[in-house]
Amino acid sequence: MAEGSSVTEMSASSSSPDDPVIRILLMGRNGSGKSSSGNTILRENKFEEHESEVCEGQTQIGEKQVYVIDCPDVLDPDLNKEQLEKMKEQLVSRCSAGLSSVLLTVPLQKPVQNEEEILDFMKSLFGPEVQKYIMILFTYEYELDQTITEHLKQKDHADIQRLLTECGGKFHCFNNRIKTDDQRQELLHKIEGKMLENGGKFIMKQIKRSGSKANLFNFSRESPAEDPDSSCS
Ligand SMILES: Nc1nc2c(ncn2[C@@H]2O[C@H](COP(=O)(O)OP(=O)(O)O)[C@@H](O)[C@H]2O)c(=O)[nH]1
Ligand SMILES: [Mg+2]
Repeated sequence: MAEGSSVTEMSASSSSPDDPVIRILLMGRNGSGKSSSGNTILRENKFEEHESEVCEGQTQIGEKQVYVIDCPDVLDPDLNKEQLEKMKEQLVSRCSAGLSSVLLTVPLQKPVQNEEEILDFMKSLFGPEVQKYIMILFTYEYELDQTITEHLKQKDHADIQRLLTECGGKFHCFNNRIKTDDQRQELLHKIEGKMLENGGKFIMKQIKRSGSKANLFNFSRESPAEDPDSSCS
């Protein structure tokens, strides 16, 4: 993490695995398909391209109330220190109600870039426990002329294989050009399976230190007010 940036320590505790509220955080490099994937989940064009703020949208899928948090590339070299700090504050605030899943968007057919660093950033901000909630969301699925398993097995995809191993082998594929219900339902199914394994959401208790300042944040599922109409504006 960049020198001088704040460090947040969080400990994970759990909510019920059959929680009716699903909260998904999208992370990834610029252009990897975070906003498009968020829109696929939400079934509307909520997130715009080149957004520089952390945004949130909400939808109902079956019995689940699904919240999606779209985070711009936290390692964008064009971000100055103040912008990065602001983004981290926004992230912590938006994620304070807990996370069912963190999706790292990775475009298929393109070489891995700063994904390892983004993973490090997340662990540094949220604590190592967040690892259990990370899943890769491959985008640009339809452009493959082979199955995803065949694609991943190829020798020249060692970088993706390594990244996938680091994420516990968990992944899902999206084709954001065709926003089908199937891919969204399957994703939800995988997230629910993971929540069952993990005993519920990733809920944080945090001590945030920024420079010499030390602020205590205590989050539990009951405390933060969820705003269904919250948006980017
Ligand atoms: N063909 C194709 N294009 C995609 C897919 N996902 C995203 N894109 C395009 O990739 C570009 C960057 O996507 P965006 O969601 O804005 O990326 P972000 O910067 O990570 O939020 C946009 O032009 C999208 O239309 C996909 O699954 N297939
Ligand atoms: Mg975006």
